[in-house]
Amino acid sequence: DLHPVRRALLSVSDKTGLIELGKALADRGVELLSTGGSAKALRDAGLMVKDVAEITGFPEMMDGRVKTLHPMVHGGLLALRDKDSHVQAMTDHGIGAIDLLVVNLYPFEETVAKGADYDTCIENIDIGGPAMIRAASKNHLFVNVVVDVQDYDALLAELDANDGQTSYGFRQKLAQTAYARTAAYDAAVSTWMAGALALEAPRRRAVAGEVKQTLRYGENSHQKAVFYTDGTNRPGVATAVQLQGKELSYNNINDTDAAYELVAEFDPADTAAVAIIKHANPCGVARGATLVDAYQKAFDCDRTSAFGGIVALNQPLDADTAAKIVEIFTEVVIAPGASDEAKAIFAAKKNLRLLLTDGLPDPRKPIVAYKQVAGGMLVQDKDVGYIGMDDLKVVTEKAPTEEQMQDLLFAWKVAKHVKSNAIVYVRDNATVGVGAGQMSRLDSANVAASKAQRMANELGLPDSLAKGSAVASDAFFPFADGLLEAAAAGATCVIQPGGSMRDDEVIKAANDAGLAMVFTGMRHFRH
Ligand code: 93A
Repeated sequence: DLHPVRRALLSVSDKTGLIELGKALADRGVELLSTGGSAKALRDAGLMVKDVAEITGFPEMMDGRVKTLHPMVHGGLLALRDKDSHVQAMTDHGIGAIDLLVVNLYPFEETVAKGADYDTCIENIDIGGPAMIRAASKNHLFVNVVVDVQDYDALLAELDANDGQTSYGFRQKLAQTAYARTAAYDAAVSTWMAGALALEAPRRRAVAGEVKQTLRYGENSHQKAVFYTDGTNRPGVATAVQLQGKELSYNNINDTDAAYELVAEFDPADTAAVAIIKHANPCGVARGATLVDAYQKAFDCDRTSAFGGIVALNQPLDADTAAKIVEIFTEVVIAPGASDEAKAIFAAKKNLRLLLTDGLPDPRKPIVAYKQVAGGMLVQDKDVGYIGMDDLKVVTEKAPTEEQMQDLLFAWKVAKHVKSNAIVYVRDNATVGVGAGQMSRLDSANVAASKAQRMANELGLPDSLAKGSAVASDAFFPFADGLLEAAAAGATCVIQPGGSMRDDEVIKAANDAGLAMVFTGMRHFRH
């Protein structure tokens, strides 16, 4: 079952090791055939090589789409050397046998991963390469096929061990590897195209990653949408396991992500924390001695908005918290695990989705964030900025007490996850008023204050929840008015970046109002 290798066809996109292989083959008396770029590389290295175009009598054409797709090539690969009619056909048509095929394919996967546009991805679907690989593999009784640079050495070793020949077992193994490669290649094309199809935009930008879910629709029912994983396998909504409940929607996924990213800011080893999200903004965030305590405090910030919300926990869901959560309608709960008891409690609520992950998202992990704009794309580092106690500068006559300092840092962490303009009131490790997405900082301060007042009314309390609170502003107060609004609502201390032209005015207003204020020197815009 040993067969000599006399003639080889080399056609590779990845030219690593090509010259060395070509030399080694030539040294062993093997005749070399090759395609355009590969032939040029071999020739430049001083090797004798014949162009496939010379054998087919056709030039490479149509941007290289047709170069090896020809009977002179495929006949040479597919002919059974021990069958008279095949040998006769070779003789009749002047087809020379090809004993060795070395091919690696157009880099389709890499092209998709780079985020290339649709047409570029299409152009990188190799047709002639897989056709030859499949032909040579089918005919492994006689033909050797190498599809991986890693296998060059093994091929040469086999030739040397067998006096320029290869064994059937060796060729069969090569064929199996080769079919695995073409199967994986076509699977990659199909997966990529599924994503493009689902979006019903045949010439849309290709997205890197695997399609996780074709969504029923996007943000609205007339928008198509797809959910991709990015291949990093990082803990988060894209890698979470869903235990129960119906399929997640686009908005569910977006909100769940916002909730989990926020609650992950709190180290589970330090404290239990809960975030409740609506429309990607927190309607309640709290820390507690226990998870259920944190949930109750987060819920009490804005009970109205929490209805139908998304709940994220920084510790595994326990039975107490599960029992509390099911008291109202909640869309999604995400946590780094859950006890059996907690799962049993949720099981009774068929529509409630429970998502579990192996850990929390890493809020400090530097990744790239994209935003599409008309005719282009904005790319930036994700906001992984972190402010600790040592980064703060006290700018008022009064310095915050230790307790106030805790609440200020808590408010700051939350404000980072609130759409700008963000104003967040916090008391005793829980938000008591969140103002999000207003076009003026004063309005955000107002919205947050009125929520704190409304919730106090609902709970039958004499004072606004914001009384004695710490307030965070995601960017500086350009004027004193926003700060005074916060003071009027009951805030007694302030955390903000500072850096306004009118800082002096704002600091003076804070002093006059008896507030303690710290500057972070860092802004957390989020739009
Ligand atoms: O465009 S193709 O699908 N049409 C072909 O006939 C063909 N034959 C070989 N691509 C084809 N190839 C591929 O070209 C090979 O699989 C290899 O990846 C590449 C090598 O081209 P060159 O030697 O010109 O760099």
